[in-house]
Amino acid sequence: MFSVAPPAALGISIPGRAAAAGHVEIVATDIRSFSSNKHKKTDDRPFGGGPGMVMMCQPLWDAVTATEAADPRAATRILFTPQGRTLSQSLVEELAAKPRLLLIAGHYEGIDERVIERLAPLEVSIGDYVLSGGELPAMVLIDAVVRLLPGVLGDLESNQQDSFSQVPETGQRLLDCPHYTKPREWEGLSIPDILLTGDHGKIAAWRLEQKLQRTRQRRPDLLA
Ligand code: 4G0
Repeated sequence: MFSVAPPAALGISIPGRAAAAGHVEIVATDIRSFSSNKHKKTDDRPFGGGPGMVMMCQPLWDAVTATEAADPRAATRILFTPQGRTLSQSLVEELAAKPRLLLIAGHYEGIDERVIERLAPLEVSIGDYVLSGGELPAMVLIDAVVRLLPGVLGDLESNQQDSFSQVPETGQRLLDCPHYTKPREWEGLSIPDILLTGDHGKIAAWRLEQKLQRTRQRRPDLLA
């Protein structure tokens, strides 16, 4: 047995509810339990010298192959690294359609390149910054994927109108529009009159215009 408790953060909120309802199963494997070393060592000093440690090939290879063998469905292997393809909503959508994902969270400055070559994972980055390990990126991906699985979000929290979801009118990925709720007036601040007209066509057009305007102002790269 090599599975360990998944991070507690995945047991609450939307991912926790999704797991409890059977929409997703999350299994965590402890790479250390595959160490052939009596001190459960999984890393060693880099050839050529320099600071930091490098994750060894064998424990990672054995952990991945044993985890895969425990389930007949083909797994899409994903390694989190600052050198990877930047995660986007369209990549999240692609991954949410896969039957099974196997996420590899390296905990070291590096992983021996030979095992990366042999595992041939999809290398993914959650943004241009460095963390102490790949666990938080893995949790980010899990959250982003799980909320897209059928049945996970109810009608009241639908993902159709999220930032970065494809706008039906144009097919573009835009930022979201502003939202308002009660009270109608707060601290002398009112809300756009259009939202009180009950004219759903005009409201949809206003929201699309807001999305376009915001995207132009804040993220022109999304329109380019
Ligand atoms: C350096 C991902 C650091 C190399 C992982 C892993 C940030 C991200 C780490 C690796 C991370 C990100 C080669 C597996 C771990 N930090 N931006 N730290 N490799 O997604």
